[in-house]
Amino acid sequence: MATTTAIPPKAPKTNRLGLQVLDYRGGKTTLCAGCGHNAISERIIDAMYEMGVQPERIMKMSGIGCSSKSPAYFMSRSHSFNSVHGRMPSVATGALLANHTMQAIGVSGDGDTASIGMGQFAHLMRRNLPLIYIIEDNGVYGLTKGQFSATADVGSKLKTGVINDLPPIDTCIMAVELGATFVGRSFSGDKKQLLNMLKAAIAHKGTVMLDVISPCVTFNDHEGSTKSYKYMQEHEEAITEVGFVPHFEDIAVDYEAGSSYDVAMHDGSHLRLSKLREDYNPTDRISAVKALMEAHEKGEVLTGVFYVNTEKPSFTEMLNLTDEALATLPESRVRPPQSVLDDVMTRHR
Ligand SMILES: Cc1ncc(C[n+]2csc(CCOP(=O)(O)OP(=O)(O)O)c2C)c(N)n1
Ligand code: SF4
Ligand SMILES: [Mg+2]
Repeated sequence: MATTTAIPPKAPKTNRLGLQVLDYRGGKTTLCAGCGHNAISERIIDAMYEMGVQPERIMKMSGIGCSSKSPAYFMSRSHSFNSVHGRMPSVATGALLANHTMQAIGVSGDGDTASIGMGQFAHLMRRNLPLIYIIEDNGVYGLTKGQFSATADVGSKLKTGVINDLPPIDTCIMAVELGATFVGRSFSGDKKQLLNMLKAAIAHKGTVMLDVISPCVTFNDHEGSTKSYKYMQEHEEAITEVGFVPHFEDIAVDYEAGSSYDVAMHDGSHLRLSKLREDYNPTDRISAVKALMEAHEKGEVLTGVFYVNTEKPSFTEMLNLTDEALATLPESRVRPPQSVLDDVMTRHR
């Protein structure tokens, strides 16, 4: 008599923590179908899963805008704070100082960052706070119905026919100049490049600034927009091919001969940039700014990792904080006794 053997159900795929990709998902998106911001949330989920990050160790910070709503759509198990328009940097700074043992990811918009939040953005970059700061850049204020933002290019056209005649702010040039230690630009539709950049960002200890062009399908995805899917597909120029090998994977598997630049990250991971442009060195700030300015002159949207510095201490390292998070210390260890206060008052009289 023939016997049948039942095929055991396939075990779900898990990462090095034994978690499934489902453990990194968030709520159902309420953004428009096809919005670039949704694709960025998907890549954040993939990157956190593949890097084996414990979701409970992540704080998600944001400002206000469609982009700033998106932390609700990834990593529900993490901590989250939706702050005020343009004020995420100061809230994130406070949260990280209270608990520097957490890892922080901040999601902002081009309006949130480059107009009302510009002052806070500048000081965040110069402090090198250990935070992954993502600008979901669509060139418009999506949430308030599509007015131009400060990253819109001269000559770009709104759906209504209005033409922008003010020059754009390049947040990558600013970030490099101000002191961020990992600066790149990608496109929400470029799955492989964005995923590798996010994985390298997770391994970095300092301010990561990623400007991700993210078309607004409702207000800015038409002929005349320079932040549309069509424009990006025709004008995206990758400076380097971005590869990333986490420290827990066998490095030999991913390496082949060729012209490439290898940056060892803080945790022993490797960011590998295959050179598409001759002599591009991502550790040289001046080359980064020059490459970005040249691209503007040519009307190209340059993507890739422009600058990495793994030597500069982060803000929390500079402050020489206790190993334990300040938020977890008892009052007796965070509040100076009366005698110390009296001494300070006497000495500085
Ligand atoms: C202090 C303050 N000023 C203005 C607003 C109105 N407002 C809400 S979202 C927004 C712009 C959002 O644009 P952006 O950051 O580019 O996000 P997007 O919606 O395009 O993703 C503005 C001006 C506000 N909520 N709070
Ligand atoms: S209005 Fe634009 S930015 Fe906002 S959710 Fe819709 S497509 Fe995205
Ligand atoms: Mg915007």
